[in-house]
Amino acid sequence: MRILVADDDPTSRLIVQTALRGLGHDCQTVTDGAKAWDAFQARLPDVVISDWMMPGLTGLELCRNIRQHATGRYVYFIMVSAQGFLEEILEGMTAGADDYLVKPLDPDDLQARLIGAARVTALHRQLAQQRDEMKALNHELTSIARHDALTGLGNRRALQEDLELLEARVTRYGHRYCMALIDVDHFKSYNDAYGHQAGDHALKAVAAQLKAKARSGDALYRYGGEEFLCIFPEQSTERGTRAVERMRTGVQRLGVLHAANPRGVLTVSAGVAMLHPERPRSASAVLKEADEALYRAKQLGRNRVEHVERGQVDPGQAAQDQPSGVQLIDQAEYVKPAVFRHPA
Ligand code: GH3
Ligand code: MG
Ligand code: MG
Repeated sequence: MRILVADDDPTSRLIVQTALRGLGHDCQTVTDGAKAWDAFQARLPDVVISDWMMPGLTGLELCRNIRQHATGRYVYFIMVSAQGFLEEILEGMTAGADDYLVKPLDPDDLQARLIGAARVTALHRQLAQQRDEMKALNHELTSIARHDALTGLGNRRALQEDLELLEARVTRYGHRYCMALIDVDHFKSYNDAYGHQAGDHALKAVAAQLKAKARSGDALYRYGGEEFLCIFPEQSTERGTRAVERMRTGVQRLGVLHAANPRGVLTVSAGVAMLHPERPRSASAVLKEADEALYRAKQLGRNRVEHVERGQVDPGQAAQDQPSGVQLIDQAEYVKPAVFRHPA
């Protein structure tokens, strides 16, 4: 163990130092409390053996300092007191000391205390390691809970959480977001022709392509079975639509064979809508609008991107546009279940 010994009495220092080195410990000695505090911060020892009465800082002050100083690892503190000063020992233990030794020091006694110190510090190290592992595991679990297993994109849960944040950012800070619903064309017939497993591969490829075409600040989610949602922060409808166009052509250029699609390859259609401070409303209202634009893209022949033109929105809609909290996405799904079916 790495042990710091603080004692202004040269005889005591020598006894401890000789015993510790004999036991194979890495020992550093200092002659007063202030130097002990400096040495402690510089080297972070496993164990501190400190005299009670020293110039600079007393052993008690040193102990308190060490306990207040968060290092992330446990330091075992042994207080050394002159014989007959039991109150000192009690005060020292109350201040955070783990154990005590009484002068004149006895090397066997010291060895016995260090066995306990080694056990306690090892236990603390093990606990710290387990805590770190738990933290990493929690982090991983949180990530799994927010990601779709097939595509690795954000899942519905992540989307729901993020949309609530976006709504707040629009109303409080004036941020704007362009949102695009992207749906794979004729995907049912792709599954029918090539099998569900091939369908899964195709969905993965489409998701990877969308991701490749997205910029670092854009957020992508798997919205439903073969439907994706991309959020472009601080983009106008025009720029957002151009970005979705890049995604659409990117998917087409993948060249995933799809005989039942008139283009001969897998394609996507998309609908774009805006969430912005000039027209504060719920994200679900925006998604509904994007869904309407997507519906139009499908009707106009698929493999295209549509957006709701300014002023085209029904003013009577405003009453339904209020932020609605947790039901955001279900409302969006409810829009046209007959046209855009999502798997359960
Ligand atoms: P449209 O061009 O109008 O969007 O037609 P579509 O066939 O893509 O739309 P529809 O909603 O009729 O069918 C969607 C299909 O997507 C049906 C479903 O089996 C398939 N699908 C949804 N999720 C998955 C999935 O995780 N894996 C596979 N392989 N297929 C899926
Ligand atoms: Mg589809
Ligand atoms: Mg669909």
